[in-house]
Amino acid sequence: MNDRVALVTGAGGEMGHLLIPALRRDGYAVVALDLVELPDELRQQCSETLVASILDVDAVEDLVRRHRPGLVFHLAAVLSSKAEIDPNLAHNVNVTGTFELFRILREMSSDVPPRFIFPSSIAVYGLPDAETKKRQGAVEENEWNVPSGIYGCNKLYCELIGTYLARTRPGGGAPAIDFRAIRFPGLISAATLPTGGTTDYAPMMIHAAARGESYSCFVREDTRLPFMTMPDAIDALRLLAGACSSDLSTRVYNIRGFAASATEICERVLRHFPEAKIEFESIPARQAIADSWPEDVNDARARRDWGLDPEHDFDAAVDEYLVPALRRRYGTQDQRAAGSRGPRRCASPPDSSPGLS
Ligand code: AKB
Repeated sequence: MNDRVALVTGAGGEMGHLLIPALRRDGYAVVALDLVELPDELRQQCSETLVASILDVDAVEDLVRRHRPGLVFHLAAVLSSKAEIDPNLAHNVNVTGTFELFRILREMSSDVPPRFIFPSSIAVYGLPDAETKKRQGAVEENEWNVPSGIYGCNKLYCELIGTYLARTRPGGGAPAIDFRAIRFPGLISAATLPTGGTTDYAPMMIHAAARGESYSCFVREDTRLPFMTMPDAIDALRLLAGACSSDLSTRVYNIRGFAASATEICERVLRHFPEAKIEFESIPARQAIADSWPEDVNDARARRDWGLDPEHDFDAAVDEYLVPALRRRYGTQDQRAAGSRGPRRCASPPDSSPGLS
C-alpha cells in the first residue's frame, strides 16, 4: 500500500469539499471517486478523479489496484431521510458499496493494512421514546445500539464488519483492514448544504436566514440533537486517521461539538438575522427519526484516545464560524445595526399543532 495516497469516495459531498484540500495540505496524493464530476477547484487538487458509482465494482477495483491507497475515507452514503424513502438504494450504497470496498482492499496483499476511515452516525442509536431520550442524556458508544431506521442499521452493520476485519481476516490470519469509525452528529457547514439527512434542518435554517429566505423547520421546537461544525468534523477525521493503533481502545467513536434544540438554534439565528422568517411544521417521518436519536453523545473516549478537541461550541459555531462566513458568502449585511425591531420569537404556524402536523 502507498501510505501517501488517500482515496476519498463520495468526494463531491459536503465533507469532501473540506477534506480534500486538508489532505493535500497534509501531503497526500488524493484519488477521488464520485457519481458526478467534482467542481474544478476540487478536481485540480486530486491526482485522479473517477466519475463512477461506488456500486461499479470493476471501476472501483481498477482505481484501488492502480493507486494502492494506504488511507481510505469512505464518504459515499445515502443519508437517513432519503434512506427511508429508498431503502434498496440505501442498502446497496451503504452496505454493499462498503462491503465491496472492504473486499477489494483485503484482497490486495500488503504487510500494513490500509487505514479505513468510516463516517458512521448517531443514527446507530435508537431511543424508544422522548422520555427515555431526555432521561438518558449523553449516550456512550455501547449503549442503545438498536437503530430505528434503515440508515442506522446500514451503518451499524458496517461498523461491526469493519471492527471484525480490524481484528482478523476471514478464514484467519492478520487483520486485513485498519478500520476506524466516527459516529458523526449533525454537521453544519458554511460552504455547502446537506441533502437527504435528518439533521439538515439546522444548516438549512441558518443558510436560509443568511440568504433572507423564509424557512419551515421539519422538526418540533424541542427537538434536541448533537451537532458539530464541518471544520471540526474534518479535523476529527484527520486526527483519527493519524492516531496510533495502540492508542485506540475501540474502533468506533462518538464525537460532538455541542447539543442544541431547534428552538435554541432558531433563537440564535434570529439574534443575527432578526428579519428571518422561521416556522416550525414537524414532518412525522423525519420527526420520528430525530426523536429516536440521542440528545447528546459522550465523546470522552475520542478526547482521551486521539485528542479530539473541537474548536466550536454552540456560541463559537454560530457567532464566529457560520454567521461571518455566510454573510461573506451571501453578501448579507448585519441587520441588527438598523435596530428597527425588538427580539423575535421562533414561531409555529398559527393553525398547526406543534409536532402533529
Ligand atoms: C443524517 O441526518 O442522516 C446525517 C447523520 C446524522 O448521519 N446528518
